[in-house]
Amino acid sequence: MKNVTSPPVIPCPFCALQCGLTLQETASALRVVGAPSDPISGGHLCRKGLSTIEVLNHTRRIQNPMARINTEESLAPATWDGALDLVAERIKAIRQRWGADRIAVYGSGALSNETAYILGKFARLAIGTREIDYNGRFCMSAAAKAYTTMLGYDRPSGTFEEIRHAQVLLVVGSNLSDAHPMAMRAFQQAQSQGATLIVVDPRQTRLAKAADIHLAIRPGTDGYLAWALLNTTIGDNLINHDFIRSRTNGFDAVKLVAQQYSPENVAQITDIRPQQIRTVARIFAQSAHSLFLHARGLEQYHHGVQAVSAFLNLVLATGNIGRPGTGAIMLTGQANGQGGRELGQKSDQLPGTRPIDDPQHRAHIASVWGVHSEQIPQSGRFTAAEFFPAIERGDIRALIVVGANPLLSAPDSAGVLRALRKLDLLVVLDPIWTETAELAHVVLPAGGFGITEGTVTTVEARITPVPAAPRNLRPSLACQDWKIIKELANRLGKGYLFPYSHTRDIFDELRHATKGAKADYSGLDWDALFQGQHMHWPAPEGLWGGTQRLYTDTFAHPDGKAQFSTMQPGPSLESPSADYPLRLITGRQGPHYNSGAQTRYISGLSKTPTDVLIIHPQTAVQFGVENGQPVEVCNTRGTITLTARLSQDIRPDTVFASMHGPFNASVNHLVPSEPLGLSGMPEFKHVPVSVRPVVPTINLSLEREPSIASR
Ligand SMILES: Nc1nc2c(c(=O)[nH]1)N[C@H]1C(S)=C(S)[C@@H](COP(=O)(O)OP(=O)(O)OC[C@H]3O[C@@H](n4cnc5c(=O)[nH]c(N)nc54)[C@H](O)[C@@H]3O)O[C@H]1N2
Ligand SMILES: Nc1nc2c(c(=O)[nH]1)N[C@H]1C(S)=C(S)[C@@H](COP(=O)(O)OP(=O)(O)OC[C@H]3O[C@@H](n4cnc5c(=O)[nH]c(N)nc54)[C@H](O)[C@@H]3O)O[C@H]1N2
Ligand code: SF4
Ligand SMILES: [Mo]
Repeated sequence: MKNVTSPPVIPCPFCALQCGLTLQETASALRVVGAPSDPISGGHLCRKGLSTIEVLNHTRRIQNPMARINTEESLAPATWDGALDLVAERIKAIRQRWGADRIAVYGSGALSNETAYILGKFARLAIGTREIDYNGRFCMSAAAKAYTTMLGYDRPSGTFEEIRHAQVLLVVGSNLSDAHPMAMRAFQQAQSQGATLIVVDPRQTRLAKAADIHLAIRPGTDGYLAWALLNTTIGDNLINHDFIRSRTNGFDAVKLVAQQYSPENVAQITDIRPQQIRTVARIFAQSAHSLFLHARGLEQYHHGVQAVSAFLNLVLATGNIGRPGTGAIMLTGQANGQGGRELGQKSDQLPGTRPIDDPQHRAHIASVWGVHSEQIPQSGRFTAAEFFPAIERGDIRALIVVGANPLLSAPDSAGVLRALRKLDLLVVLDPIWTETAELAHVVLPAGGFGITEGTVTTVEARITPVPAAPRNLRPSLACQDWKIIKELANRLGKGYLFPYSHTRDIFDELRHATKGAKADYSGLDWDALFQGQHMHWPAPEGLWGGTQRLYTDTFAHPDGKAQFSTMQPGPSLESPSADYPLRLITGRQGPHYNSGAQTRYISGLSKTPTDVLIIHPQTAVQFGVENGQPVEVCNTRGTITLTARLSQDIRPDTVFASMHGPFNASVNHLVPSEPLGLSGMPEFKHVPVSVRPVVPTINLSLEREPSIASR
């Protein structure tokens, strides 16, 4: 009898919800079907999820290892051995001449846990460099810093169960209707049970339209709003005295600071009426089941850490954490944005979110890796955005990019281009051609949807199995990242430190490496995960299934208490001026994904243009712009041309463009790369610009092209 097995449930390759799906072959076609067992999506998929077959057969899939000796030559197909030998020889030569720290590794939240882990180990032990950081620096770093400092763990305080149980949902700077579409189900459920939804966003997103209260805040001023909410809460004596006394430190200092931020004092800055601020403060503080959620609209600011911290103060002061329907949820973005930041890709962390400068943590990792502590390099000098100026200065001479497209997604595109062109060695591991890969010396077809096998950690800190696609559906030539990294380690003479023959071996090692750390994966079980068991970290040995809700009776600090923060908000780096009067916000569109490298070439998604500028009709009149007209958007750093789309759904002083456009239309031509915020975050969401219509040029030249008749 034929053995009938059900197709494996594979997580969607796009956002951090990681909705489960199966690839089903019928006689005539291959179909993508949502997995009904999925706890968030319940078997539904958004447009991107439904397009995953095209990710599998992507038109821009890298078919072969490609290499060139110098960038004047074209990239040419190479054998795996030839390409890997070239990379290893170059690394050795650069290391010998300039030192290992001149070689940097640029990782990603798109990678599996196992790849993220092995990449950090490879950088630090096989290359011997201290310079590794990753694209999540642009994503989760501000939230990570605030949460770790105040609460202890770099993860949301609970799962989406909290959304379903909440009575008040305060959502700040998240366009989750486009960025985490399947999360809308949990919100709809909460609202149908009577929850009040409050959305803070300069734009009227679909989520904002569904809200009971929408605060169309002036961009970059949420920190002020948060302090004013706290000011009202204290003034009305709606704080939770017992909670503050027994579970927190530092409230007295915070109370003093909050006095400065009356609703009247911040009304001008935030453009929100004092009465509205009071109303929201009272709704949030009077419910014992209030939940705070946020995404990059709060965080991708120069004062992003401060802004998140100010809202966490409000959560703590009202005691809204550690119980069902309460807490703080950072909406992680990338597929493995959560695991990617825990397992050693950050310049200052070792696996488990261990601080790299802590001798005890270094000793533990050294024992797992079988080396002496001194062999583990110290903290990197540069975070992701700082790599590019460092390359221009000659402080970095080689860059290995794994799962990212910084030419489009890092700030100051012109600077990034100059830097990438200056490198002695640029290596890119990616399943598809990116704009960054086109500049590389060596391109290796790696990992990605269908190829990668291992685990990822979702927006809920839920560790999720990633099976490879059935063999007949796998793209042929790509190779799993860890195998490529292992091969490179062999060639660098460090193969003995990478003795893996299966992804599971890496998983088991990372369990030991994280044992006793905050992001503790030691109690996880590969077989149980692949059999569908849900497991969340922290998962110390013996705690089957791990921890869903944190902080039920203790915070992750030595004394078990949460720490209030007196960090205060501040202005954006650049203020609108007569020359650049509009505030440009950059972010997401539903059908596209991040640098757009994948989605601009997927037929069902590419129909939605990426080069659009959303502008209020009133502003359009003021600037002489018509709907559908090409417009130049410029500041001192550059000019890009987009197509105007008039919409009432945005503040008149603000315009919006997505980050998904191709190089020439990339908004990052306009975004400054420095100074960076406290966490290394660029200010992606506040760029003063001017907008002018492109006037069609008329050729007035008298010399005409010879017409056929005159020949
Ligand atoms: N479709 C799609 N989904 C994605 C992605 C994608 O590229 N496309 N990328 C994934 C990734 S990596 C990430 S990080 C997430 C990002 O998910 P989100 O952070 O939700 O998406 P963004 O569009 O970056 O910004 C969210 C909202 O912040 C608002 N905003 C801007 N400035 C401010 C402000 O000063 N205050 C407030 N309160 N709001 C502000 C914007 O108007 C926008 O609606 O999405 C993930 N999911
Ligand atoms: N202006 C502006 N810029 C921004 C932002 C913004 O809001 N505005 N947001 C920032 C944020 S939040 C983020 S997260 C970054 C994201 O920016 P990027 O880092 O450029 O992200 P992607 O375009 O998702 O690129 C991920 C790449 O990884 C590849 N990949 C997928 N899976 C694998 C795998 O298993 N192995 C390997 N080797 N490769 C794989 C994909 O094919 C893709 O090419 O952009 C940041 N840049
Ligand atoms: S919501 Fe996110 S994970 Fe789910 S199908 Fe859409 S892109 Fe994929
Ligand atoms: Mo992100």
